Amino acid sequence: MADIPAIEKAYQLGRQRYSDIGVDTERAMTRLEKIAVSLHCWQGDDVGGFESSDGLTGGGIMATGNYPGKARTADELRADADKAFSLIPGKHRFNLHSIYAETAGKKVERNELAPEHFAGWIDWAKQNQIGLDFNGSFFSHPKAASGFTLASNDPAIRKFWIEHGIACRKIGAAMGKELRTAAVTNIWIPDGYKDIPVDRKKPREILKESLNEILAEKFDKKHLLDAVECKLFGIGSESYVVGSHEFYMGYAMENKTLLCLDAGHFHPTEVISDKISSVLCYFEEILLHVSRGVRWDSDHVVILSDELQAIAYEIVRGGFLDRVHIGLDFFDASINRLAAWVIGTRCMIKALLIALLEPTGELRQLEQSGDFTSRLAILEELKTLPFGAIWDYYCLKQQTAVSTDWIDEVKKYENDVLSKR
Ligand code: RNT
Ligand code: ZN
Repeated sequence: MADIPAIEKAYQLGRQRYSDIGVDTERAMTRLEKIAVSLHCWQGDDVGGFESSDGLTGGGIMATGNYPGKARTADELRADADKAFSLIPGKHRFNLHSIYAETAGKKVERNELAPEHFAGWIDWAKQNQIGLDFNGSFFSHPKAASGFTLASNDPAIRKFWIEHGIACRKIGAAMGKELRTAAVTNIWIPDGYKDIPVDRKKPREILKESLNEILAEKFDKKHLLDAVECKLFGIGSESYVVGSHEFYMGYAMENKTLLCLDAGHFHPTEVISDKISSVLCYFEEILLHVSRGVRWDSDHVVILSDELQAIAYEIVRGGFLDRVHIGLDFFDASINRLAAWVIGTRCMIKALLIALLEPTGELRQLEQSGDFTSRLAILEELKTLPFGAIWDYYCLKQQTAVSTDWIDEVKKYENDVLSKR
């Protein structure tokens, strides 16, 4: 268990160190506390959802691993999420997919989903005083088996998915209204070709039309914020993805939706940290899917990597905290699923804290005056300042587990709850 006097002592020393370089640690923590990260429900059950018992995924989304204890029902998923939230400092959000509907054992097609199928989730969110975000699920479905949904040239298939998109926006708006915080409702579709297509144009024209139909109805922005998510390639869509970056960048700009940047959806050496300040020259708000690409997989558990840190720096340095919706998107079935949530979210918050502890004003001045030597030297020295002491103290103040203490709690939960599933 954490040694509280030692943490407090370390904090006092750390606070002094930061104060010496002109950084107010209290201020950083006060700002951090207000940042809500949206935890993605799908880490809890490998993107399975509750539609059927086979839990098969499709559309190039694949969780690998068979760690025992995954959530099989909404109640189990909520219990796991409650546990994860208790081990993460601050107040956050929860991001649902339509396949997590609760239909009381009745088969409800995705184009017939309605807010009532999410009443259980909304009640839970109310009780926990958290906001919800939402996603249409255009994959893992017989009508997505061809690899095409909204860009399909089969009118019946396309109609089905358009209706699904429309239904999902209504659900998102209802969530936002009930919870008094806009639900960011995201559209990602897997549509694309494994091998080189002849016609790259037509599917994009069809997708544009489909999106227009989905987005035709206007909702109050206080309840619903629409987002569209691009991807470079997926498993089975290696050669061509209809919803590319350029496609959605243009679409979102023209139609005033949010643009979603997923950290794993670009070329391996291309980073979203560099895109944030570019797209925010044109967009009011954006959505991030913070993830970690590893070779051909776009969804490894988020760690405190250079790129995660760069993303956090960009958000904080740019003054973008109110314009960037930070969502997480990863799934790993090879480790304790709840631990994956806790690891990834704690890393995201840590990265934001480190960014908030930067003496950015001074660095900016050095840069403007052309003193790149000092810029580099200070940036490197900052890396070994005692941010860990501030982080531990922040966790303590937020009444959540400090340092590795949360691991024992997860193990206990695994033993008492997960192992019995
Ligand atoms: C897939 C996209 C998408 C999904 C989730 C489940 O490549 O990143 O966001 O991961 O919607
Ligand atoms: Zn994503």
